[in-house]
Amino acid sequence: MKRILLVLVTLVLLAGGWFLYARTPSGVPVYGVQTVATFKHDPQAFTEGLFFHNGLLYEGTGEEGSSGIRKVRLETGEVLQEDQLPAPYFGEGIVAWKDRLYQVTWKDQAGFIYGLDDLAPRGSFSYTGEGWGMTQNGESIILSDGTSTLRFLDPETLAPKGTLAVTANGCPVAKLNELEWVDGQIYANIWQTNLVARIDPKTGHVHSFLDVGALGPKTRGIDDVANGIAYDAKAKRLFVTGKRWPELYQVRQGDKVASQDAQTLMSCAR
Ligand SMILES: [Ca+2]
Repeated sequence: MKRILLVLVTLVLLAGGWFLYARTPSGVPVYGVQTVATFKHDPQAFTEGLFFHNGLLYEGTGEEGSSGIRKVRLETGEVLQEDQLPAPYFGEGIVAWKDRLYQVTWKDQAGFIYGLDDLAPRGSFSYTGEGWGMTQNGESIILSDGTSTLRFLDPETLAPKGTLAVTANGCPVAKLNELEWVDGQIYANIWQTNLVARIDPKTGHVHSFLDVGALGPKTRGIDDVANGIAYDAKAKRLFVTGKRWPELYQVRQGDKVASQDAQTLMSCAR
């Protein structure tokens, strides 16, 4: 009888422990970054979109009157080809799909299509709400719009297919900005922070953050935030930069760090 009682008590304690463990916010780890290589970046470029394709960087820039898309040689920062987006459009995220490049705009609800090879205009599309960042996973275009919800679009028609609510420690992660699909995860800059959220595309849960606060110019304008993630999937190189940053960095995950931004976010205070 004593033995049965002992087993029962042990089971109750174990269950209670698991219940507490499951309910206690354990937080989401934050990692710093180590710089692997540093490249030149146009300090005039207000980076809103960035991806790496066939050995070249593609960058979308924002602000009315200086928005556009450009093809850049990574090694030198040289702009090889570009196309301007006339005012009043404010360029935002860009993404490649087959032989095309798509670009969204901030509040204009207008998207533009270009040839990936010549950056020549090929058409336009529309969507509701705002346009922030874009990437793709081989099946869908993924679009951020300043909220904590990512949209999935049909890559051929750009019609909405579904959404993904993004949370960290149970808290909505708003202001998701520039996006990148990296080995089956979604990376997202969080606007006005140094954080890059690493998101499970099935659950929307942020499983870890990168803190890129060690990168970029020490003195900078209030809008010159970290924004721009590109991934060279073949060589597994991760690149990050920011708005009007004179440098672009190849980085890898560093040690765990403390982040006030992440703490604020994970207490649902942001
Ligand atoms: Ca990107």
